[in-house]
Order: sequence, then structure tokens, then C-alpha cells
Amino acid sequence: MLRKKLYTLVFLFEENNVLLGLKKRGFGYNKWNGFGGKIEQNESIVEAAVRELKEECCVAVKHENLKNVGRLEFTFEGEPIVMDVRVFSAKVFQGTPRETEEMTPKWYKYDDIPFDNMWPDDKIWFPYMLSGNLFYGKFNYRGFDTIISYDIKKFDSV
Ligand code: 6U4
Ligand code: NA
Ligand code: NA
Repeated sequence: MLRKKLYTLVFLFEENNVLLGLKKRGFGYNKWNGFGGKIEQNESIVEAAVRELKEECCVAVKHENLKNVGRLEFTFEGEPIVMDVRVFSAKVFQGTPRETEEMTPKWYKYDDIPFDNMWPDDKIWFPYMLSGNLFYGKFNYRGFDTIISYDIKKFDSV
């Protein structure tokens, strides 16, 4: 039996720039990514997304300004776990992104997104997000660097 663990991942957008954070510790260390993390007990997915964004780059966002953009499922060869990552975007938010103990934030133009310094799956699903298509991606990894197989599709609602 595969056990599912829920995670959030939030991207802020402003004038054709996307905000990424360089992870300073833990899972995904030294990779650029959106902001997010595990969902805690007694917390909804959206509440977790809001909390992690605040904790990791000091930006506040209202629930209604978080838009579902996709869903990612990661499995790792030999491990009985599915990382079920709910991806959100926001164009309206409060505050200026600031560095925290977890992340160094930076705005990137779409043409300059540092895919070589991100999770290998990101270059596969970012085009869906950037073109406004809801996506559902499934990636099976060997270790943390190699995608053995994947499947990605557009879908109409989450
Ligand atoms: P703690 O234990 O508090 O440091 P927490 O912040 O709760 O951890 P974290 O940072 O481990 O959780 O969560 C992992 C983050 O990385 C989530 O936002 C999901 C994201 N993520 C994990 N695998 C990914 C992958 N292959 N591609 C991707 N994002 C991924 O784009
Ligand atoms: Na995190
Ligand atoms: Na966190």
C-alpha cells in the first residue's frame, strides 16, 4: 500500500516574473522552487499554503487569492510513499518577499528560470503553469536526480 503525504507549493507572479526561493536547508536543499511544505494536523490544504508562504518568505496571501494550478505526485523507487503536492499561484499578495532561515527569494523572468538548479520535473510541468493550463503530473524517481517514468496531462478542474 502506498501512503499519501500532502504538501503545498505556492508561486507568486508579478509582471511576467515568478518568485522562486533557494532552499537553504532540508528536502530540496540548494534547489530553486516555490514555497510550501507539509500539511499539519487540523489544517486545510489552503491554510497550509498560506502558512508556509508566510514562514518561508514573509508574504501574506488571502485564501481567495490562491488559485489551484495543478497537482504533482512523486513516488520514489522502493519507497511506500506518494508525495501529493498541491500547486497554487497568486498574483495578489501582501508584503515584499524577504529572506528567511529556510529560503532566499528572487524574482525570475520566465526566460531565465534556472531549471538546471531545480527539481528535474520542474522543466516538464512549468510550461503548463506558465501558459495557464491546469496540470496533473506523476513522476517516479530513482533517488532524487533521476526520473524513471512520468505522465502529465491537462485537466479541467481539481
Ligand atoms: P520542514 O520539515 O518544516 O523543513 P516543510 O517546510 O513542512 O518541512 P518541505 O520543505 O520538506 O516541508 O516540503 C517540500 C516542498 O518541496 C514542498 O513545497 C513540495 C516541494 N517538492 C517536493 N518534491 C518536489 C519536486 N520533485 N518538485 C517540485 N517540488 C517539490 O517542484
Ligand atoms: Na518547506
Ligand atoms: Na516549512
